Amino acid sequence: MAIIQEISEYLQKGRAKNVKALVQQALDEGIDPKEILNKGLLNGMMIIGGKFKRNEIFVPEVLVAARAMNAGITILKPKLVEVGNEPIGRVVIGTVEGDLHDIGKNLVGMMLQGAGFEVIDLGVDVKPEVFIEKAEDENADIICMSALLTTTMTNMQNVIDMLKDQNLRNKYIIMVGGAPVNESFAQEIGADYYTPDAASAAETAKDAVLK
Ligand code: B1M
Repeated sequence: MAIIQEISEYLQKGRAKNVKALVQQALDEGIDPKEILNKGLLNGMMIIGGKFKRNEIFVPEVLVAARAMNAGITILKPKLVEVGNEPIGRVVIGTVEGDLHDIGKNLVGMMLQGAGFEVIDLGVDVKPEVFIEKAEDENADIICMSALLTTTMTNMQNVIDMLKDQNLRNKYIIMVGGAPVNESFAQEIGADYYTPDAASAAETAKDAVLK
């Protein structure tokens, strides 16, 4: 579909305004929001990721592409998120300390909202004590942590260790994810669940609280 391809291409060029307009146009044309997300926005960001890895582009280009991605997601959000009246649970979510990547975390937050959770987004570069303070203040059921760097994923462990030190570990369901994270790492650090993408994170969270 031409418009989906255009969304991917404008995202790669970092043209946030065009991405926004095209995402709106695609929605108006009745294209499935998930297709716009997966084949347009995420496809564009995957291509950017490959170029970044091969040193064909650098941080500024990636940053503008990420802004365009977030602009597109903002338009899609109301379509992907249909919130019911009573939340099925409360989630605090953030990207771990030292890590500024927020696109995946934002998607997970959106899907959780769509699944009926109240989502408290702590943002990026979240210190372990902030995850815990906010989870306590907000009476959360789940703590969700995202990491995109091999150097920051280890900070997930700090949150779990701090919870254990404060005898709070069993009070919360801990979910982790992000590109470098996998099942065995999640088990190693003592998290409850690892999920590879935003949709499965929402499903798993729902199963976990309704269990
Ligand atoms: Co960065 N970066 N980056 N970057 N960046 C990566 C992650 C990298 C793999 C690129 C590469 O070299 N190929 C590499 C990491 C290498 C490594 O650690 N092994 C990297 C690097 C090195 C860096 C810097 C160090 C670069 C530098 O400064 N020299 C720097 C670090 C800054 C910091 O965080 N301290 C940096 C900076 C940046 C930008 C700021 C320019 C920008 C981020 C902008 C933003 O987020 N607002 C950026 C971007 C955009 C990327 C890539 C290109 C794309 C990431 C992304 O948004 N993907 C990335 C390359 C790549 O991933 N291929 C890269 C789309 C997003 C939807 O996917 O976040 O994986 P993702 O989320 C997925 C799943 O992982 C999952 O759900 C989502 C899909 O549904 N998921 C969860 C995520 N969190 C979850 C939580 C869950 C469950 C599932 O449960 C709680």
